[in-house]
Amino acid sequence: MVNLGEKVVYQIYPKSFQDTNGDGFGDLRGVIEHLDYLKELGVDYLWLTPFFNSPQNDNGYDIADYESIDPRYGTMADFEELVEEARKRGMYLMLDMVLNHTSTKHEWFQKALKGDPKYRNYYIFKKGKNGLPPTNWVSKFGGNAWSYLPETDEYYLHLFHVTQADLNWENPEMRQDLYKAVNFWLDKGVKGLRFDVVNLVSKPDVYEDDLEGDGHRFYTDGPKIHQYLRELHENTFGRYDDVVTVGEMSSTTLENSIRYSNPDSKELSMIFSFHHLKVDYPSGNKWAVEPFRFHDLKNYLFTWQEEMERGGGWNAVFWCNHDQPRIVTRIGNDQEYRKESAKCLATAIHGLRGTPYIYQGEEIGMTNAGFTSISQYRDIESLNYYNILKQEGKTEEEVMKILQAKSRDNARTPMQWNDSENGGFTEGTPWIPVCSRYKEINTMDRNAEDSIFQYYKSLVALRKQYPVIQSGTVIPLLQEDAQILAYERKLGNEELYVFCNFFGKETRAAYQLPEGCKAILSNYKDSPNPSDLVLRPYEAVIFYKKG
Ligand SMILES: [Ca+2]
Repeated sequence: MVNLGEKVVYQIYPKSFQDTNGDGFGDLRGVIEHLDYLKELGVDYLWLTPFFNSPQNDNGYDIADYESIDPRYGTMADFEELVEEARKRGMYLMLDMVLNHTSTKHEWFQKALKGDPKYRNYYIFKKGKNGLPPTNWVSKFGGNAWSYLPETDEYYLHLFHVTQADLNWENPEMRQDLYKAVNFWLDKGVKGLRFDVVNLVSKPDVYEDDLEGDGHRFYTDGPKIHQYLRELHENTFGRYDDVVTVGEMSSTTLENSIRYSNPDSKELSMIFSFHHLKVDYPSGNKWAVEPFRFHDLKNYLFTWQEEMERGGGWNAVFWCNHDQPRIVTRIGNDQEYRKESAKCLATAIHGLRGTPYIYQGEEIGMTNAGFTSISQYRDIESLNYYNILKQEGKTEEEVMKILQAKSRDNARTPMQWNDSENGGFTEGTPWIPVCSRYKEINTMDRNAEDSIFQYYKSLVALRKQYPVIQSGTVIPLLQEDAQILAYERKLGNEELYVFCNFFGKETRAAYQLPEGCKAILSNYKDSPNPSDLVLRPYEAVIFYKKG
């Protein structure tokens, strides 16, 4: 069994990581080029977002063939070389499996459209009622979740884009074909799997209108979800003792998350939940700008920390991914305290119980894109909301301000390797503009003693060194404090204390540390005094005591 508590995952968005052939798109050879950089950071798994054959209507999450590579990213030989070169450096690939739906260009869906009875049963086709779709469910990308096919006078279900048809998990033959696809990659030496929106695959027995909402309560953590995950486990990665899995859980509950990730259930190694990142959505609305709610953030983080521990579950812990704006801009201060706040946020996450995830560029404090024109945006969701917000009567300036804070493209600008044109990402024209701050923020200063990169490297190394970080119990501290996020970790005679000032104003922690604590990491040159904990702007410190 893998000791999940000592592992760290690094997420790569290959399209924006490194282009090696000048076409402006990142590729697998670009990942190979930077394996030494990743090794230097000390991470264990490299999660790559999908690079499979795809029409790219949803950035590769619309897969047309599970067992092939989109030529834009390279070849199977490139992939095999990547696995091997990573392995030589003690790192393993984590692939992104999208098993809730396929692209409508997938051979299975194309055969279904032609009336092949076998493949019709791979998807969810239903008759409409009274000239309306089968149910009133809303697609996650807007509009009704069913699309009409005049040829057969039927609808097919797509919880996401119209070109992403939901698979029928009720069909055991279909499930076997998905297992085959998963095993195809495991056979190639892949040691990690990330399952996209996997808690949505079990649909209800009866399809009915949702009179209270958008329908998601009928298929989120659906009726047979645990059975399906156990079966997936048994037929694929469960046959290995060294494969790590993580499920992306949309709007899930604690109770289900414990079951998904408790080893006794034989489902997944860990889960992503997102409640702690919705703390800057006023009344649940992503498309409005408001400061984050610090107490909500602490409550969500620590409720999940404590309850998952109590139930024997395991969290993926993270701030950033390809769908989230950059955390140093979002919650930190990307101007005068960029370094301090990036390190402070990193400390808060990397001391927690769980497996930390670092998203490309986070380790150098990359900021939001700062785009000033709609022509710079690429993300379909951002472009849709640009129109929606304009229709609501907002001015161009107001809409741009919202996109600057909220767009997923903030995470998708090219990796900033150096201060040459396009940050060293490509010699061609990048598919999306590079952030204008690339001359100031890039990997070239990573060996400087006070670099954000060195700080992340230290956090990863501490996790490997200290069992209390890997598996200690979590005790939240100073829950009511208006500026400080703090917690204790405890394992046997080891104690670890983490203090993070989340704001740009000095404050004193009303906490008496036990005698004998020594600082093992801090983000200022000199650590605070353990007997009088005055924390400077965005100051973070970890104390340790043994015996
Ligand atoms: Ca390329």
